[in-house]
Amino acid sequence: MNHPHGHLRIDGDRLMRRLAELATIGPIDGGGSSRLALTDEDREGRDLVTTWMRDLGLDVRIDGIGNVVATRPGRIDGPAVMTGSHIDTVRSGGRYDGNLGVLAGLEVIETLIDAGVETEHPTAVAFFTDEEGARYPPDMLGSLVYVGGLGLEEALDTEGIDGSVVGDELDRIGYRGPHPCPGPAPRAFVELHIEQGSVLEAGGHTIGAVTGVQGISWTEFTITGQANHAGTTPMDLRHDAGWAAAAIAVHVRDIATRMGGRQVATVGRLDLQPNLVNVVAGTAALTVDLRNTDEALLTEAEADLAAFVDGIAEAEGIQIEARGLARFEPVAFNGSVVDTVAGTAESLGHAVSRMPSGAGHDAQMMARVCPTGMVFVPSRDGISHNPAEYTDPADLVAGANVLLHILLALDNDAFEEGAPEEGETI
Ligand code: HGY
Ligand code: MN
Ligand code: MN
Repeated sequence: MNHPHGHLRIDGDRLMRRLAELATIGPIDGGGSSRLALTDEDREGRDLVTTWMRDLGLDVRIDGIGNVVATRPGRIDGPAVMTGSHIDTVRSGGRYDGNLGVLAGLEVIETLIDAGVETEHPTAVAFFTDEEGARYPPDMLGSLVYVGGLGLEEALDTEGIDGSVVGDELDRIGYRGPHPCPGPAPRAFVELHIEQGSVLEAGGHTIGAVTGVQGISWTEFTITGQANHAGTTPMDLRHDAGWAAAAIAVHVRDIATRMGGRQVATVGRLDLQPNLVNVVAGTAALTVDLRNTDEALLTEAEADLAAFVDGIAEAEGIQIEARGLARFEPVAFNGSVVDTVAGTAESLGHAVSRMPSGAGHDAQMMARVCPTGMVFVPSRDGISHNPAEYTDPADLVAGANVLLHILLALDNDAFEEGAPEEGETI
């Protein structure tokens, strides 16, 4: 590294200790974590991480949606070079998704403090509320509010899959903060995250220089048919919500199979009522998650699904109501930040692959307000959203060291401002 602090390295043991300690909150079999947004487990995780932030003397600010930003001053005031991610998890979460980005950011700042390195600009590490969107859709809810993409009041009124409301739960866990939303735009934002796929591992690369994030479309379908006797109801007289839900799930897979390329499609939630062996389901609810790096193809997949659903409703004599839960277009990250990620990783001796992200991340929201990029490290067997999620400690430490030197580079270098070129593909 050809800059004055090129020799600096993070304390890998300290990072691994913190990851392990955070993983003891909301533990599930297999070594993973279950900390759905705004639950007691999320509060416990927030308490632990904010304690670590305050112990470092950072200025910890909590905003109206519960986002937490911890800042270390620089020589000059003004927008911070920011990193961060999330510490909420899905119900079947691993211990690295999101947590790595927050704890590596904390580790980078502690390394700078230990080394007495004063940065030009403030440095900050954040965790954003409800990145997963699994309890309260959409995903990246907190960072979307942080960048002004969703009004605070609308976000606070969001109802969860369990009937709870964001504002009430934020009050209950004591994390509705006083600081305003939208939050201050950083000088730049870089997020370290596990890849959650198998591209890096398959290619033998340690670091991913992420070029952008694919588009996301979440829809909840509520199906109303007629509960009836499984034995006495002739097939041509049924209004079977269960059959319709299953047909939609099969069609969702067909869409991805037919379109190929980067199109992915998932039915993650499926609920039949009354959910009994001898009753034709009267009602059903299911969710569909469609994603593609190409906006036009994602729109095509949505239209295909909508037409199929209309046809099923007509044929079975049922009502099907669609509710959009999330819709984000593909995002291309700032080219010079992506170059800084790749160049920094290469100068630290790592094999680097430029690649899009299949998963959604807070960085895709921060890209709306400042030059933004992401660093990936490999996921073993590409597994994530599963307690078996694993990344080799050497790769975790490598990612954190790359993050350290990227933040130092962004603190010093000028880089092109603003969002990527219009229509830039990821
Ligand atoms: O859904 C996602 O891609 C992310 O895990 N929130
Ligand atoms: Mn994540
Ligand atoms: Mn996730």
